[in-house]
Amino acid sequence: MLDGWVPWPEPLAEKYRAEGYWEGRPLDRPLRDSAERAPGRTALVDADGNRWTYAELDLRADRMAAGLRRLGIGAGDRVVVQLPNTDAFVVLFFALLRAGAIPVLTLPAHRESEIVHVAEVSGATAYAIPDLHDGFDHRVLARALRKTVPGVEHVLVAGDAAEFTALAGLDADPVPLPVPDPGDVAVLLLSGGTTGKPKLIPRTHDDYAYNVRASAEVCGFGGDTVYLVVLPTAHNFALACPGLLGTLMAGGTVVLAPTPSPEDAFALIEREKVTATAVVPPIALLWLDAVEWEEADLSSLGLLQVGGSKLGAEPAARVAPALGCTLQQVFGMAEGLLNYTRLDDPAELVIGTQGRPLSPADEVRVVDEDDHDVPPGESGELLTRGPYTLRGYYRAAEHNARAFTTDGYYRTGDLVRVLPSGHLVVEGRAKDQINRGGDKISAEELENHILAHPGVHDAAVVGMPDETMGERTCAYLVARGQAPAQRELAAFLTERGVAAYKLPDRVEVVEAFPRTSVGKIDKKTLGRLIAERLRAEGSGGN
Ligand code: OOB
Repeated sequence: MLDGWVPWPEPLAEKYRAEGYWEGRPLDRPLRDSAERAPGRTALVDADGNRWTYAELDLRADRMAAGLRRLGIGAGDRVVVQLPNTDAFVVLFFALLRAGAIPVLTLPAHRESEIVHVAEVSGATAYAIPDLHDGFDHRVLARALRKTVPGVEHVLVAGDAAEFTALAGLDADPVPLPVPDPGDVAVLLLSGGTTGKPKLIPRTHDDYAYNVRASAEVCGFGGDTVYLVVLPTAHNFALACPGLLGTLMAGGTVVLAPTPSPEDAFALIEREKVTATAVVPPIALLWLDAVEWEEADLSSLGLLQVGGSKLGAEPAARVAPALGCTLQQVFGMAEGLLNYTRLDDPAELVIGTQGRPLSPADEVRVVDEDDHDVPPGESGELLTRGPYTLRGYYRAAEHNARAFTTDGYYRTGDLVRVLPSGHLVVEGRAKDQINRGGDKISAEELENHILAHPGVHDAAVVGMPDETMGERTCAYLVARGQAPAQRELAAFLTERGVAAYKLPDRVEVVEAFPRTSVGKIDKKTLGRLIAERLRAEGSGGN
């Protein structure tokens, strides 16, 4: 068993098993089941139109698992996976599970700063990458990683492997493999982060399989479902809510979009007769505009899931008439809890709320600053625990003491109110994070990077309102000599290996920061100042 993760207390685990939430089956099994039920059905289609049946996908995963074992990657080994939306991701994901290894899922946009940290914390022995993606050579990053984290023995490359191991070469006759304990960690997901460094989220076979199964049920996924992966496959939303895993579990077809652009996505929806997909609000807004000029036939699309950040009521109301499909709001988190509006909910709930908890076993509380429950209907911080919500981040005991209550509730940092129907309305945030159109940026992590600049004495990162993204990032700086302008700071952070989506959109230099009565930087005031300034400039702002 992997050490350094926090399991559910045994009586609770027993209850989740007894009540059928946890079925005691490894997370790779749904692919095998579907392959046995319908071997000739199409499981996977990529952007170029390459197609794989269930039998083919299942066999590819078996062969790669054997190849991984031959290379020495096996039970309990952690493998950092950074692959874009290609068949290589899908095959490797299942191959790792079958080899007993644990995929550590990172986004294609992550760079040296994030990857080095994740490889260190997870104790990874391998790193899987594309050769080139979006103009970036991941092999260069791999070389840097191997210098800093020598424990990473293998670099597995989709495409031209250079001096590394080609993923395509990991191919051997299937061998019998030990079956993992379903109570063990199956995958490590990356959290959006509220502290200096990103945290890893352990998800077990039992809990993640339930997450997928229950989501597929709520969304009505079945053999006829054709799901378009628009967000990165490594993101929990696109992977498991119900996403790619839910589609394969239901025996449907997964279609991989290379980018979320209306040109790419609409063409695939028309070509493959896509029935369902999931996007973040900025993409939904883009699509709502694009239907006015793009000619593609979207009539097959039955369900558009939108989540990751809050969708405004106005665009929410436009989805059904403009795209001719059902809208589903999804308020979820890689840590676990998922809230969905239901397919048969009345329009006012679908448009005006972020859904209700997926599982009857989800426990939610809404509390004030002293952890006391607020009166029903009032706003407070959402705490939650349940059969698919983590009990602690991986190897993060100190942080866990703050991020969880003593009785195991996860402090989401989200401010919500609960309607009598049980639906949640997200009202804001108590965590020091910027949600840039669904991409999460830890203010503290970014501030630490900015503080390394010689022209910066102090830094405070806040969100500023933005019509399309919901929020963008503003870095307030106190100069030491000459403070960097936005472009110089962005170049400096890029050089440090910070992912592009975390770069501040704007820099404001001040003499001193406003302080709270206890002397902390008053970020509320800074947020208000930048919002006022944007309004005065006549841009952004709502
Ligand atoms: C999803 O997961 P993460 O881990 O990237 O981010 C979780 C956080 C939540 O705590 C909340 O702050 C925010 O993202 N969020 C939303 C939201 N959905 C997520 N805030 C307002 N409205 C929404 N609909 O973002 C995620 C994971 C699974 C499914 C969907 C989204």
